Amino acid sequence: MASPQNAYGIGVITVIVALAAGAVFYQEFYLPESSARPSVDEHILHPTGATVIDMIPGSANQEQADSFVPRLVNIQLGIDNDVTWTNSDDVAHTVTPDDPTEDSYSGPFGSIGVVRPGEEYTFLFTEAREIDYHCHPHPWMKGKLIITKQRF
Ligand SMILES: [Cu+2]
Repeated sequence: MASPQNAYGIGVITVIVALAAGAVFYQEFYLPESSARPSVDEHILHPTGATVIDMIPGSANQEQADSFVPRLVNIQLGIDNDVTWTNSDDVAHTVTPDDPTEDSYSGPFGSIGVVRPGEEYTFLFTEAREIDYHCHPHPWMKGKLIITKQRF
């Protein structure tokens, strides 16, 4: 027979187990659910093509007309919305939006720190929008993206 003390002990253990189970549920199920990314069409997550924008040699030179090439890019979601900037220059550059821009799937747009010579920066756009961007150390380096939904 369980004594009153034992019954009390079992009650305490039951509460502890319940709290632990609640904590596990919160961490394993509730948190990922509440911070989940939006569901995005498979064609947009895995576009058939890609877009490459090169920071050409001499981009840091203010006298040079071109830097991000091509400067204006039309992008269609599901086609070529996976965008990579390559740095072919011998100077580090950044990809920095003129106004802070966040994609609800991919997060904030813009290189974190610099893109060194020979390195690249890639961003998957999942939403239609227009983005003007520049290079932070060389603000005369400018580019523009026009991202639209695929037209069938
Ligand atoms: Cu630059």
